[in-house]
Amino acid sequence: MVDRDLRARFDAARRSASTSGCLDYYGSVSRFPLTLFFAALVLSMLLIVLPAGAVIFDSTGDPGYNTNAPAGTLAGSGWEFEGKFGGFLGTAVDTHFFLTAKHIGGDTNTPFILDGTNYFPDAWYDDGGADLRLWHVPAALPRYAPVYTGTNEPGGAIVVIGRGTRRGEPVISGGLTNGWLWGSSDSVVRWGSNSVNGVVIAGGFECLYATFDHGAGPDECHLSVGDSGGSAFLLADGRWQLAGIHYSVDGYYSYTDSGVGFNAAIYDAYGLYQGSQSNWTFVTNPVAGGLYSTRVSDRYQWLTNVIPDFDSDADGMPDWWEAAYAGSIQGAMATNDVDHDGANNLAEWLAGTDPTNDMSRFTISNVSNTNGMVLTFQGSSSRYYRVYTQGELSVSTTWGPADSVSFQGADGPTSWADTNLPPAITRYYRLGVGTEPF
Ligand SMILES: [Ca+2]
Ligand SMILES: [Ca+2]
Ligand SMILES: [Ca+2]
Repeated sequence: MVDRDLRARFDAARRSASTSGCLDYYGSVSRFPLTLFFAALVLSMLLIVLPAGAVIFDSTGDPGYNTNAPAGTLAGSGWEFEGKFGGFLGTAVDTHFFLTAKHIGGDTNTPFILDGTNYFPDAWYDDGGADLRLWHVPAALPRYAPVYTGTNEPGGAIVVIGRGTRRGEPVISGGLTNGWLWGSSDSVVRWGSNSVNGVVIAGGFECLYATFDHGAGPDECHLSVGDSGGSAFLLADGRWQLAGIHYSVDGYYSYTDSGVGFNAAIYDAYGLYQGSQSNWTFVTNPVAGGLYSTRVSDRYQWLTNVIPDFDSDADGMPDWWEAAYAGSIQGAMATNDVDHDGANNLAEWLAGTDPTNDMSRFTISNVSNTNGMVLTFQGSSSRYYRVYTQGELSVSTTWGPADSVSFQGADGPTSWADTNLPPAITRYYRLGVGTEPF
């Protein structure tokens, strides 16, 4: 038995290792994607009699812990952008795309479920440079996440969301608890917190690495199988932004220098063997296990290649458009009207007009009633339009849609004819525009 004082010394040493050089041991351990080792998981489960606790916590094995949207200072930290996708999660990153891990697979018969609504994807796009996959959904998603594009993840606070296993039985060596085995899978969405130790190369691409630190707070968490494709939201510039998609964790562990070992959420591997079958190393220093989440900021180019109108700050205006008119990809304020033409920046984007030119604004340019009533305006094939009408402005206050659906514009002068014109009556017209059918 090791006494508590020795334990305390180990904790102190481990804390110091975590803050200074926790990544030094990375090269000596094995990693594995969180979905590729079901056989090993089954082995672990056979050893577990009473699984107790998606995200595994240091503080509790309660499987009901953190299964609702985080509140308080953690409100708005990503939960609302997560949709279920098969047994995993995806994150809405555009009106028509969600992002998840490539290695979890998936198909177009599997819906992305957000707010209880099924969104069936019709295509997917793999990132050749990392474990990411974008899925396209034809129907418009109700919201999408801001995506971190900076490079200051190290040291930052993250909220981690996943659907991995419950916490299992404790792992104990030399009378001391090292952590917990992966428990049973319940596919429940849970969130926890952590902080980014640093950026490491894992699987050949950049990952955010975060260690499972004992005593770091009630929400401190690790990941397990099933958490793949879930997300890490980083608090940066006063806002929670998508920064990582879960890829892998440290492992395996073993009590001896033989056998296949086991998976576990380990906050201190001291006294265990770490590695893999026929390649075990006895851990003689305090070492916390960690999680690897694909660094999304490093894949920005790929994101914008797949999604030309990618909107990283989720304010409705694409990065390229903000860069073109405001000097940087997040430079435009939606509510500003810099050219003072009465339309704010967001309205100018939606209408396809120039936000820096007051002569460029959305308006009906011509009304002709020589051959029935025909409205003409400067249109775009990337926009949808819909005409609304009403009779005497002084009598009615309700604008009714003239058509049951919006229509796509032409690139240039676009006309709309009123085919339901009552004789000899005053009629007022209003034109709506948007980037989506409405
Ligand atoms: Ca934007
Ligand atoms: Ca304007
Ligand atoms: Ca303008």
